[in-house]
Amino acid sequence: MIKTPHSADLPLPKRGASSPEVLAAEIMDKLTYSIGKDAKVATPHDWLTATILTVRDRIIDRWMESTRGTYQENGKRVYYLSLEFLIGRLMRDALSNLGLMDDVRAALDSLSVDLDIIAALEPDAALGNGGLGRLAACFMESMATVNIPAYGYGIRYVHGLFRQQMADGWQVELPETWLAHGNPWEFERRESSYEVGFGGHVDTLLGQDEKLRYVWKQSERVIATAYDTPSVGWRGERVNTLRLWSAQPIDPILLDAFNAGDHIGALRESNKAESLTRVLYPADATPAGQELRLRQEYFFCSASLQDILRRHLQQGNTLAQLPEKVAIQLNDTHPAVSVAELMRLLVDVHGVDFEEAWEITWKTFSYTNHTLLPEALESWPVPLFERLLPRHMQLVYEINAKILRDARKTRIMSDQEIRHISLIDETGERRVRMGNLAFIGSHSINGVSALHTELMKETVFADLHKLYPSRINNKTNGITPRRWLMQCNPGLTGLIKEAIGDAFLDDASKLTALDAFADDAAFQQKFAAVKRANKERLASLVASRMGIRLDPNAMFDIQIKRIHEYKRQLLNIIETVALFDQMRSHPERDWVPRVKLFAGKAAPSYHNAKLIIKLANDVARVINNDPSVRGLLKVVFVPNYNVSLAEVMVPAADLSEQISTAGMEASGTGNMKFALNGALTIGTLDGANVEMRDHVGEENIVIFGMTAEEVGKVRAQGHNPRAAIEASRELSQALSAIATGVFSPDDRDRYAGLMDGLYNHDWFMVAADFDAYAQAQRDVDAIWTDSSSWYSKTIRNTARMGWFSSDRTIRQYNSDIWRA
Ligand code: B1H
Repeated sequence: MIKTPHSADLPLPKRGASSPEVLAAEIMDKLTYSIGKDAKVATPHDWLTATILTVRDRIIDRWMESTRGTYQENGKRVYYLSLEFLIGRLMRDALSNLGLMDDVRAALDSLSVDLDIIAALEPDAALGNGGLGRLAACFMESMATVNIPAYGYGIRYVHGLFRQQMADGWQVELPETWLAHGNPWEFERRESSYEVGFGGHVDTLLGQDEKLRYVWKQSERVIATAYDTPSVGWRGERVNTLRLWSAQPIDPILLDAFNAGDHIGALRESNKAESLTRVLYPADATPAGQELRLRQEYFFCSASLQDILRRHLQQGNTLAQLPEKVAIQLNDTHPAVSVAELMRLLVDVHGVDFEEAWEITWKTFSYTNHTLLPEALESWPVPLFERLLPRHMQLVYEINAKILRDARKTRIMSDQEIRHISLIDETGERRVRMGNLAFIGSHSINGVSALHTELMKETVFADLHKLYPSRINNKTNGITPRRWLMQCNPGLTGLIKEAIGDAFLDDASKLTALDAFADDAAFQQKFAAVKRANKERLASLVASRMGIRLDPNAMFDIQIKRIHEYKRQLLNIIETVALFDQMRSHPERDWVPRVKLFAGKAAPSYHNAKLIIKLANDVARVINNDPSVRGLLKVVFVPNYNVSLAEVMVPAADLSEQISTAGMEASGTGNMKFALNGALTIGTLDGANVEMRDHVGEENIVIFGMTAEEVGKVRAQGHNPRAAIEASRELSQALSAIATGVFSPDDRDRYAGLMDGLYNHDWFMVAADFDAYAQAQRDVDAIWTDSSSWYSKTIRNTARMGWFSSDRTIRQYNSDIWRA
């Protein structure tokens, strides 16, 4: 018989001190005994794996300590449920957080291996689309840093976000294969697996206690298997777990069918199960209507909740104690079906009364909203929801009946308001509103910037806010300064340390001490030298990937983010065309040399976004081949934007473009990364830009354009873009050049429709904001020309951006929402 020692009985083993000699010996050991390779024939990839395994051992030591500590305390745990974690590479992050960077570099040197070369071979874990997924990754790191016992839950997609290739300037999507060489960071946990069912019907039974019991007879079932990745906080103080679920069939193969010769049919069920977690949905503004998406959502929610309840009960807690011991944060509505699933588990599986179960549920959940775009608010057709999740459909109706009944009783809600808060949208095809479900099922609903939170109260959730006036609160987003300053910009980090010491490494708000150096000429020079080195690094990346030469003396003006009409890459491109015109017409003026850099992916089905990428490439080709602007203007669209590319582009930016239509970007987080790394921002009063202006000071940021309120008014009144366009000579010339095929001689009408949209409705206020934007760009030029003024502003940006650390954000979540 095998006895299983109770945890905490046995002492934890531990790796010894980490000198370069010890590390080198361990790396050799891993190469030999874990990978089975002789150093003579080891590939760079083998060295990478051996190094990761060596670092991983150190992480495991801390991981086990953290886990034991949490178990012994039996305190409150935080669960962050997210369909996306946009992690990027992990090795540098782990080395830097464990303080092992120099020793591992030295160890590898002694083995004649270059750390930078092997680090670049690590694939990005791109299990997310953009800001929402990257925020989840920053939060994981900050939760470990501020010592919160937290678990991330998500899906282990076999294929992360597609790889973007350019074919004649058009985006082409290729599958991404981050797991091709295996993933040394993860641990498969076969023992942590759960069944997740779909379809079928619900039976009703009368229990011995005369109460009705509902039994969901599922028609399909799959197994969810856990894969754990350790998440290391700063200085390795705490290591939390990111648990990603993979779908497996219950029967790997139908042997009867196989033996009867049906080799494909024998694997059909198995393939179907595995396809559930095969690919990440590339977000469109419109939620994927596909059944598979709802299946993915339910799959990971059900597995996560079963896991959470198991852990909770295993600790000896009661279900009534759930809100005391468990906080579950829903990252947007993607995991909102959790509300119904927890109700099902409590009522059907654990026999809790409906009313009590409901109280446990809403006290346990909290929900973060990330967008007001109406087309991005998830809802599912009732017939689909009912077919896939019949028991959940019943529960949604029951919850809805209760909520609407209670709402009527308050006597403050009109019939129309009651219709708006209903979980079922009855206008047209009946649909389940996931935003309302997440809201009603949570005790806290937060927006991600001050402006966004106010707009939430006034728009999407106005009626729910009236009914529950204390639930909506703000948690302005943040970024982890470890990845987005220390790792991506060691030059600047070193310079800051030299100037103000290293307290800012543990507390980003201490960066304010740098303010004293903003007007110091010698410091400005060093700051400029760091920026220049970062620009050279980007220039060499662009040269080697694209064969385009960039002059690091020019202003690097960068817009990188998902391609979306509301983010207005088009405004930037049109202004570039206008500037190109001006430079050619007025060669006698003192133009500031600029490099306009773009990068970003478009959702595969988003026609206009893909056309905007093509336009950027068409404009780049014409401008880069025009001798009259040589040395003055270059345009580059860098393919395949991802976290690793951002880590090179962000530190190299002089100017950061944050120019969304006011009221449409919930927060933005790229804006924070650039400013922290000493770029000036040109931006609208949108999302977190508003708070950035408050922190860095309005003289240190270039704000232009309509406010959210003005946009709302103009949209309500209906505006006449044609008149605005005709009133602006620069704009009308640029638009007509694009519309008539100056940049697309091979297909002159390519952009006619895109330009017509601006003339006819201009929903995103591109024409309306053009003049203000062009003027703001000339203001930027003027600041650039006075280099001491430029650096005094950009240094102040770095100094004052510490508040936007995700450590601050997480502390606020914890003190106001989780209380762990
Ligand atoms: C954000 C999304 C999003 N908001 C649907 N909403 C998706 C919506 O796959 N889908 O269907 C995926 C993602 N992403 C972003 O969240 C906001 O646009 C940013 O402004 C914000 O900074 C970020 C983090 O809060």
